[in-house]
Amino acid sequence: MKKFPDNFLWGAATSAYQIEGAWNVDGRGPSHWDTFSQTPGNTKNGETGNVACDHYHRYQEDVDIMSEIGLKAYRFSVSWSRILPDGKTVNQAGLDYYSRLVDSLLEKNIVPFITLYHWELPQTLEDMGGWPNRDVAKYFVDLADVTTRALGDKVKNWITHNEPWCTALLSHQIGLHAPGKKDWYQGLSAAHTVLLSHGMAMDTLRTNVPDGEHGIAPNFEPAYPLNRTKEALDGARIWDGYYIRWFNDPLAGREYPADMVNYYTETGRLPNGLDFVQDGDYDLIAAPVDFIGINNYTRQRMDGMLDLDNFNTAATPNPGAEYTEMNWEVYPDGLYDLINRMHFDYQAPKIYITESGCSYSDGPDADGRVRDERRTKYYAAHADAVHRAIQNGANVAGMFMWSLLDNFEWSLGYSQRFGMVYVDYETQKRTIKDSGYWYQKTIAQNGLAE
Ligand code: IFM
Repeated sequence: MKKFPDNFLWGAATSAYQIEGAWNVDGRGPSHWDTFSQTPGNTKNGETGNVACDHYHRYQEDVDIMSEIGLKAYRFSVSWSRILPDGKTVNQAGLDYYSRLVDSLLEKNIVPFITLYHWELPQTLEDMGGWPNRDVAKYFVDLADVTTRALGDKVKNWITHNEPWCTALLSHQIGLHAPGKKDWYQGLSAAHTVLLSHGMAMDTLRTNVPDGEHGIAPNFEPAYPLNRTKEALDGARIWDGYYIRWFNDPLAGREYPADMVNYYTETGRLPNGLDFVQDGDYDLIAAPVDFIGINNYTRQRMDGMLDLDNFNTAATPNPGAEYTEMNWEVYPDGLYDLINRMHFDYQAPKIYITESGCSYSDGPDADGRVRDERRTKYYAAHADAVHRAIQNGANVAGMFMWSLLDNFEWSLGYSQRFGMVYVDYETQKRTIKDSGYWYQKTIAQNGLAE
């Protein structure tokens, strides 16, 4: 059996808006995702996170399920507008809720990992211009300060941002996520504020939780050229610059990648170059982290130059391969390659796989059991990729499957099921899927189950 290092943290991940519901309860203010999802036309079937998995009221049941599966760690995010409804004023009831959740986790010996930002900006801050406005970074530091002061004695693992590419470009350049803008300048200046806010908050995390470990969880889709033409090689390089290097290079102290700055400038996407970068920003962004999180689901194949303005045409399909219901190719070697890259090229001090998972809609059979064999295979193959990378020398300390529960998949509403636990949204009944039981066995033996 392939054994993992002692103390390897087997976990699962969620985010607040995707599971909590209770969108207007106990003083929570509106976030820009409330506004976006409640505006007709933005999400599949007009679905919202208003109720989602009702985790706000059912967190104890969910923690019991985590404990039954045997999770060693649980990664969740806080809803900014539950803690600071207008971005400025503290809502004690919001902090108390997270404190109760953390206590339940600790009671079951589950290590909490908190993500400060998983895509919900208080609407008041969106009204100030949102992430493209660099002042938002200061408000983010307030969130980090208030939250770590309240929970830092009990929670020792903090993640500033989930998937900055999504916060910035998916939301401001492609327009599929809140606030739904389609503007390159807004997207890249949002990216800058996000990175800046990460670096500024690292200082706060270190001050308030000096005995903790702190990092960030970018998303990664590695690109592979399929031939030796200049177009395919450039296509892969530009995808990589757009998606991976634009975020990870400045985090690693390398500033924005010069080839991409030229590309954006020459193609009119940044007509005035990097005018949003101020003196000292790069030093702030490159604040040392204790770990890098890797969120990875799939890869991109490039057989020619890609069109960054037409996002959906980026990848070349792979006819023989397996695809999930998100239409994402299953490619575990991509995760293996990424870990090596973060370990060797970027010299990440420590790595967590902060998200890995797949969407398949399998539901309960007549006997109530959820036989989601494809998810089990996905988990096993990706955990195996992690195992290989560890053998190769990478310091991977844990892996979080996305997701614990089926949940609200943003603009795709409830149409995609990523959970190892099935959620019946009518009744809120939870059922551990076969993949959850596979995970239970794997965790118990700290090695891949058959
Ligand atoms: O559901 C999302 C999550 O919020 C962030 N990472 C990818 C997941 C699947 O799309």
